Amino acid sequence: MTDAPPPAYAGPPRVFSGMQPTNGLHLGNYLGALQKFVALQARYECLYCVVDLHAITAGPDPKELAAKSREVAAAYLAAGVDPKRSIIFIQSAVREHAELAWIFNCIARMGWLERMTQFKDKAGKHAERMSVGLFDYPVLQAADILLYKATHVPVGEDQKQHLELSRDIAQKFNNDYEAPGFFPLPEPLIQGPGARIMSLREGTKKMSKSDPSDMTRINLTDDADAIQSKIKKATTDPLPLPETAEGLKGRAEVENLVGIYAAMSERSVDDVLREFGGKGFGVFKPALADLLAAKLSSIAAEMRRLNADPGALDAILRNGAERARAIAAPIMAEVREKVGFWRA
Ligand code: AQP
Repeated sequence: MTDAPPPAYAGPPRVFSGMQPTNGLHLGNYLGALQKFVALQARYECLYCVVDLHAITAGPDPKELAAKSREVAAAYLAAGVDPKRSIIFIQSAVREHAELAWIFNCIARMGWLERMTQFKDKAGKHAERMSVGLFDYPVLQAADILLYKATHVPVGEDQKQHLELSRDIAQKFNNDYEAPGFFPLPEPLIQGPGARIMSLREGTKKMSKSDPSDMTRINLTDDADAIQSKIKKATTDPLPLPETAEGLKGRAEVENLVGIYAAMSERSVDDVLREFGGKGFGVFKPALADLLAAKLSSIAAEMRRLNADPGALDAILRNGAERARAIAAPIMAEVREKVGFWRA
């Protein structure tokens, strides 16, 4: 006789994702995550968070943090997240994130966190000088997701390992507290042509907010001139574009630019190469810059409009925090009971 498998999570599907208000958002954030945020609203109940608790792991300026948080929220709205349909809020406004993270700290094992490549990349040779928060970042991320029993998490490829850790934490909590199926094992939603956008200067490094050179990324707020100049100076090689996707192998920078064109125009790479194969970068780069400028200019304009009215933005964020708390509070009450905390 075999043991029956533990019951699976039976709650409703729900999407959670977040972005850090460290620097302004870039094209990688847009194609890897934000574009998916918008598309998923039609099928799921979605919570989109500005993760300011995560941002302080890198110690940003307290005078700027609230403004940067508003700016990321404005980017969500400008890209098409609908605040009536989806919940948009700031992480620190819902205190249960920190509370659940502490409980998960007592579930996660040191060895699990020591394997996280993002910490190794960010810390480099100076791990001992990094904040404990940066090391613990993926545990807080697990708390963010599971506080709402989210089942699906749209993220870029770089977050895959963190999502696996969230699943391990959920599984271990369910086992340790004899609560089979209590937390779902969240699924990453990574697929898509924009899952990994690389630096414009180095095709093996991801496009990143924290890269010291602004020339490595397209910011969502860049104007047409900035986009033209960054694409013109993007690293390529002297060969023309290949006729098929196969021909992109070993040409990481070219593959990245063609991938960006495909993702922005919602076409396949082969389709883009049918148009540009055999042509030089003197033709392709201006076409890419025009496409980016056309698509991003409406987002930038809407962000400027929203940032000019912080009162209206704050009202949306207050409402989002209330709705998020209403989901989180009963889940957290159950967690406290399972853990065995005293209750008056
Ligand atoms: N280059 C990228 N390509 C595709 N997706 C990406 N994301 C980030 N960079 C790329 C996705 O954007 C979301 C935002 O994540 P975050 O704000 O937590 O920042 P991050 O993942 O640490 O990456 P950033 O934006 O480059 O910031 P820094 O430089 O601070 O590390 C996530 O879904 C991420 O996958």
